[in-house]
Amino acid sequence: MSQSDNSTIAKSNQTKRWQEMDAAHHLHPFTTHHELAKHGARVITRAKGVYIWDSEGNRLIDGMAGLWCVQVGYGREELAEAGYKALKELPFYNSFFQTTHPYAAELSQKLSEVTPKGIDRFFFANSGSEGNDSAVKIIRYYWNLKKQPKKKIIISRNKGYHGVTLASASLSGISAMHPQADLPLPGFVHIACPYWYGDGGDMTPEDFGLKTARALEEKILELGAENIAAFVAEPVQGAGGLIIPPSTYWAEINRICKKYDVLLHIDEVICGFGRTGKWFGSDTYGIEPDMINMAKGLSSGYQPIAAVGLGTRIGDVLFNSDEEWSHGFTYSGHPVACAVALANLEVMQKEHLVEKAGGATGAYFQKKLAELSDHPLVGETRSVGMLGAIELVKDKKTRERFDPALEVGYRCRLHCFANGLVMRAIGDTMVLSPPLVISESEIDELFGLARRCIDLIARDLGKQ
Ligand code: PXG
Repeated sequence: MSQSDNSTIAKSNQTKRWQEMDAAHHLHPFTTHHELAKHGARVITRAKGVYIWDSEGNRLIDGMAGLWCVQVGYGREELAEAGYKALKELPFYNSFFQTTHPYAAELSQKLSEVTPKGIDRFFFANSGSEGNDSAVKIIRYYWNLKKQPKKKIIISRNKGYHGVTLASASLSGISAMHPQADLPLPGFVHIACPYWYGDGGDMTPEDFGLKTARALEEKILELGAENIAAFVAEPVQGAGGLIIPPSTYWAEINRICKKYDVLLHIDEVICGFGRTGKWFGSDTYGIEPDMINMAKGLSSGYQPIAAVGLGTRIGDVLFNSDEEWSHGFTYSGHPVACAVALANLEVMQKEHLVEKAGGATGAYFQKKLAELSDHPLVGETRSVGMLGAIELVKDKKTRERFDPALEVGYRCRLHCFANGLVMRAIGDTMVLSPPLVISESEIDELFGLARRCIDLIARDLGKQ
């Protein structure tokens, strides 16, 4: 997650002032700060539709929907109006001490309609990380209430990304995230993920899917089912490299969780709200979650809001407990965030954005992505709904990677920035997750730029 080199863009005095303030006082997420200070951050000043503009007036097509979240595109009046109205009517009230407000009540009701079957009670948080942290506490509490306090170990996967708070980072399986904070915490265990292109070797995707699903069963048997509380996973792994599971994977995971009485917590922070072509990744893959976490697309990123959705199995136990549940944030179910999320879901329904991602627009996006497979640098393209990945490799036949010191993905991303496209690099895997409102002509523009930038990196490497 390194920063881009903006040293080449011409800079106005205003841009320089912002960059200086920023370099002096702002700690950025996932950033090497002294490197960033050398050339200054790119300053994004406005956005509309699928485009963002920087302070130098450069326009970029946002192939990442912000950070996988702006489903309805930027600059939507409906969401701004809903936020403004709530700010005037009820800028804040909490949901502690037996109070609520119309926004939280209506949003919970709406979520019970669109979330996977059986998920019908919602706890609100302000970020995906807080949602997963809350989920870990709910999992522990559930087993305590069920008088099975030994069931505490949580299994998640390598390359999983679940956030950065202590528990969420412990769930995450991106190894660079652990040593700085002495993580994972005790009781968090990781298994292999179904990254067929990277790790599948000669196996068919289907066999590899079964093998990696059965890694869960092996771990449960190794540690004892009586000690395992839950399995936590994203339907499609996002920040770990857009890992799309083989078709055999999720049915096997459903089976294993049921067999060993292990709760299944599905992290829908990226996959939720149409991203995989249905409302939730669980719907796309037939996953049967006991609970889910959602954020990002819930408000299209317009307001910070997350929700943990509980199925009846967990919900009933929490609901019927006689003691007070000691958990909640000042801003749980913040009225402005709930109002904006509601307006966002209304736009998504009115404009059939989920159906578009699962239908014609998604199909067009996938077709244009697949056309890049003929490029000498592209080892594989893969996609589902409006998520796409491009593997840049040294050798297409053997899947041999470039030397990481060459920073091929990072340099490709710099070409993208310089040419008007935001495309994410995860190692040498280029990733796309555009706003769901993107049109076919904008998809053409996006892939025209993507090909140009892959050509540029190929030229740099002397491969063309
Ligand atoms: N779960 C998943 C699946 C996520 O993708 C989180 C939880 C944490 O959400 P918050 O709101 O606490 O950030 C995420 C977040 C990237 C990138 O560069 C991805 C995320 C966040 C920041 C950067 O791919 N995903």
